Amino acid sequence: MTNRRKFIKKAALGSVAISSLYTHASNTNEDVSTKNLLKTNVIKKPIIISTWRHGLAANEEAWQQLKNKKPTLDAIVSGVGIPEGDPEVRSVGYGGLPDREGKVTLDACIMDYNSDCGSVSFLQGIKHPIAVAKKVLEETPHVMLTGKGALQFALEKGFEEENLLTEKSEKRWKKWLEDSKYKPVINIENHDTISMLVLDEEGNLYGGCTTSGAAWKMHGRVGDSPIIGAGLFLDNEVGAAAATGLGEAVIRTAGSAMVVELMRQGKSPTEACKEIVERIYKKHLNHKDMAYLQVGFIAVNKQGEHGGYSIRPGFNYAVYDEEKGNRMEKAASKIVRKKD
Ligand code: SD4
Repeated sequence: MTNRRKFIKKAALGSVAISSLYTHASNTNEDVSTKNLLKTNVIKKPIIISTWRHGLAANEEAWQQLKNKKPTLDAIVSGVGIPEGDPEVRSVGYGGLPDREGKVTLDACIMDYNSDCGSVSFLQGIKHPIAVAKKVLEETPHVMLTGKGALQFALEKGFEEENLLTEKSEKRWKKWLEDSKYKPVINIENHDTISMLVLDEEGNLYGGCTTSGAAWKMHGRVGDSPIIGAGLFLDNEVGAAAATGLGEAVIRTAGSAMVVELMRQGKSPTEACKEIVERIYKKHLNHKDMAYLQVGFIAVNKQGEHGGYSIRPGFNYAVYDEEKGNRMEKAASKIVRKKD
């Protein structure tokens, strides 16, 4: 037996011993929290929710995949793959607005009900970063690969390298270069990062998130979207949450993880999103980022209830369920328009 095989055998024996020691303790914890959380027997599933209007096409694709009995992670990859591949969507994948150096750099992550996750950040030249994130989840011992290493991994897995800067996005960048003022461009009322959350037929939660990030960012900047706990988080006992908006603000506050924790404490998805948005708003009152601060969250719980909330008005998200089909839902906001 080689040393490596001996090591693996020893480690496996070790884990059997450890898991038998801990079985009782972890089962007890699970029973308590699950009992508290399942307040109703009526569970609306499956349900898919996705940020912004481009979520409609993403939901449609993911829903078809689920109905065709495809694995839920594949449904997410195909669903958010629609805006990733669409050159008219300027904030995700191909056609995304570049950084200050004219480079399109992408962030994405994906997570399943086992808390397994995969993520890529600062990835260039690959149209579907979410698909690479899924490979990180499934085929590596790690959670996140970044930059050149992420690209190297993608190429090894057969992804094709291509130019993601479209003519239209290059034109916008050249225009920006004329005075090169660094002001993050965060879409307040349009569409931006796509985050998708799914409660599937089995009652299991999954999520994915993909973006080209803030336009004109510094080369090398990574936002919240590939960071588990910030741009996306789920706990299969509780619910799932995802963010859009100024990534720095979401990272500073561990946004999506906090939304899930509030749902654990009994808040509805909307209440949980609202409380964290208000916390972020308060923490930034005297902050340089306040002038353009926009953050929005979406969330879904184990019962299939959904919600969203944002700092500024204009945030909406797409919801697909059996009862009402695929439609847009308007999220309430902390700041309201005078006429609202
Ligand atoms: C980022 N959160 O990179 C992303 C971008 C985004 O609305 O969602 N903007 O900061």
